[in-house]
Amino acid sequence: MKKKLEAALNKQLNAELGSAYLYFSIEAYFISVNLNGFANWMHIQAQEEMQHAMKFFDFLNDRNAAVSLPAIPAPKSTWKSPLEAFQDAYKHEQKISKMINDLMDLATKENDHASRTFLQWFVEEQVEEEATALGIVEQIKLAGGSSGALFILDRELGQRTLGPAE
Ligand code: OFO
Repeated sequence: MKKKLEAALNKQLNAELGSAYLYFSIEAYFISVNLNGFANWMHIQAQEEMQHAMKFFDFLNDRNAAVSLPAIPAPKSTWKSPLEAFQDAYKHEQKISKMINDLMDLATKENDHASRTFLQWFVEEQVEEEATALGIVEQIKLAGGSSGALFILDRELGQRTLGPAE
């Protein structure tokens, strides 16, 4: 594998771990404001991000590429409201989508078909990641500060479970 692509895949491995860090941090915020269903949703999200990170880790190893594990940047730790927290999650996923698209561009430029095939899963996953986060942003907006509506949403988000790693 070309060194430039190897470095970019390692950067994405770090970014996926960073995503897990961010979602654990948002989970802690939700626990602190007694929104345990929202917290559960973030906990599952963080675990999914760990699965994404492992995909990059395994792929690099399978391709006999070097794995590098630099520090994971500390995430933000305070939010003013559930809406702000989910808006941040949505913005974060938009940023990750751009990184995945750039990685795909690089794999294409380097003519690395195995990387392109590997990255295709993430291209599709990011469509879902953005849609899900934006959907919850919209639901929180609809709740419009009504504690009853927020309570119902909290119950719904509390039902999310971790699916098997794909
Ligand atoms: Fe790994 O999809 Fe979110 O960040």
